Amino acid sequence: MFSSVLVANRGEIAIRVIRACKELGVTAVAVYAEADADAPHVRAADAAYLIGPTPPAASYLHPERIIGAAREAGAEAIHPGYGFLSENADFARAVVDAGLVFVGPPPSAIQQMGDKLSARAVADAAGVPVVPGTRSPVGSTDEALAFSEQHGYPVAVKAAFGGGGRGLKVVQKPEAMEEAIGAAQREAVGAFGRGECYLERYLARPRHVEIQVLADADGTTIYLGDRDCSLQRRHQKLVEEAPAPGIASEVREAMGQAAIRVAREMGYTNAGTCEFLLDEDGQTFYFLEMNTRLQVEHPVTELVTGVDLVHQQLRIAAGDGMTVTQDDITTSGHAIEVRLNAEEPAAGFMPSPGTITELRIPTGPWVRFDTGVEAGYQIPPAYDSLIGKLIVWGADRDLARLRMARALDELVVGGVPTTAPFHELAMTHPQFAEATHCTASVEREWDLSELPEHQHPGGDGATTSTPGGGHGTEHATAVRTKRDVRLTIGGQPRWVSVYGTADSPAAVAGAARTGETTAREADRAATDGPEVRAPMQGTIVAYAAEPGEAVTAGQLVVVLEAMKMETHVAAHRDGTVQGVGLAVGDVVERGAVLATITDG
Ligand code: MV4
Repeated sequence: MFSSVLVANRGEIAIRVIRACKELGVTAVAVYAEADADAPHVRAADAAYLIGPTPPAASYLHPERIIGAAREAGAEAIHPGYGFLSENADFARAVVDAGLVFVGPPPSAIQQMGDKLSARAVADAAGVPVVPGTRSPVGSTDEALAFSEQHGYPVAVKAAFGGGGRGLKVVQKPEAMEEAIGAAQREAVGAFGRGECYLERYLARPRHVEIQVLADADGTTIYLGDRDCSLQRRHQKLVEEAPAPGIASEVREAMGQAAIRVAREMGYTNAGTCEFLLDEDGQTFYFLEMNTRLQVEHPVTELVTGVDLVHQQLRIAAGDGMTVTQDDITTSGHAIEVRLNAEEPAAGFMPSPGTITELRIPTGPWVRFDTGVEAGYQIPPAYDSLIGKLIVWGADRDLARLRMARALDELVVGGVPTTAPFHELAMTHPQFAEATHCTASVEREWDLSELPEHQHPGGDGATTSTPGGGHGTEHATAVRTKRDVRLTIGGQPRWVSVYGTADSPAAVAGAARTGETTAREADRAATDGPEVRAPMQGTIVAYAAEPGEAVTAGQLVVVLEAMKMETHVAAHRDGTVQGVGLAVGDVVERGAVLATITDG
């Protein structure tokens, strides 16, 4: 075993890995950015190194600084956690080139799986089914239309270098193809610098089922059962469970063997997860992609298999081999994990970082809480807003579900809103109770209108302070209003709640245009003047109207990307667009003027 391992991450996952190191007698070295000088993960470690300023690019995403810290600390290996550099093949290579061990798969496997088209090719070669679709990048809209003509609509346009929902567009009819390909390409180029896209038949109500794999350096490859992560919103998973409910044992077994074949095909080592879409029939499954890292939801697998995945990762990386064989792997009972984010589910899951004034962690039999925060902790807005993961085990799914409801009842988080009210609703939702939910349920099928609003300090209950309040912006004291607007979403008429400042034509127009409404989008859009404002901090990815162009209210003017998704900013009035000296690629603050629309 290593004598010292550097953990190139922060928050709950850094602490998770540090705990495993301690249990194995390994010195755990933390790294931290300036904003994290007092963070719990720094105190949890045996040693800690400052690697740079707060922005991730200058610290947690900076390969040289991390490798430099590992050298200085005398660490022999680097565990990347999830997110940040965990699936960066160049980083993995740089770690190896520096004479250190990367606790993860070979860089070549990360690279193969980072390109979804090459991942499909690997699955093909391994005899594992993929969704019917194109095998190479689409060269033109005409080619895409020809494919869709042959296979039928709807089709999914996917960026080969997309991920997490970025660069995924659903096309219902030929007229929408050109714009969808353009949007998928822009998102992928913006995020990953490569825009190649391919097409797949779009499955309407799939479930997301994934297989946990472990592979040894000597070629031993095993799977540790499955997880269902279908309960998600905008590609952010909310609830995960193991095993996936309601799957016939032959299907489970076939999926496990498929995952092993994919891993073997590319000489995979260490922990990885093969993602599958399970069609509505509960039988037909298709390989989607492989995540070449430890995942957020790994604890549910640990609770049903009794295997410590981080211990195994460290053993594999050290060349000590796994302590389990396939024959040792059985699952017992049921585990559920919920992600507690500093977001307000009653306001469109608006991220609301702030200071955690109180934290009461649920305990009792079969309850686990993985967190990187504590009472008095200020959640830095620079990083993701995960407060912790609440994980429970029960002898069967119903017991686990009721135990989760009980544990959520014990949980107290003061100072910031959390996703807990959503989880309370989810645990008793008939669809979740019966396991008939799918990846589209939260967005398209569930009624979240009864969720209680967070009582912001100084609020009167009917209104709430603006998100990100306390950042000293001119909008920090704005009062939000709520009203219901009828929109068509995915062809379905729906009532949605729009939050805005006073009557906000731009908010409503923007929402109608994109078919999506969040409090965030609406919040900033209000203006009676000529200004078209950014509803959120983001990067300009396209101007849809040129300076001098005449537009009508509701027409698309600017495409912003933020929180991994495109947001369409529409004209709030009729008039002529005037530029303000901004260009594609510019990063704008929330509320920034993107253009003006003047009369005539
Ligand atoms: C799909 C799909 C339906 N049909 N592909 C979303 C992100 C990426 N991992 C793949 N995704 C999907 N691909 C076809 N052909 C539906 C999704 C999808 C999804 C998948 C897994 C978990 C959550 C999801 C939420 C929405 C859409």
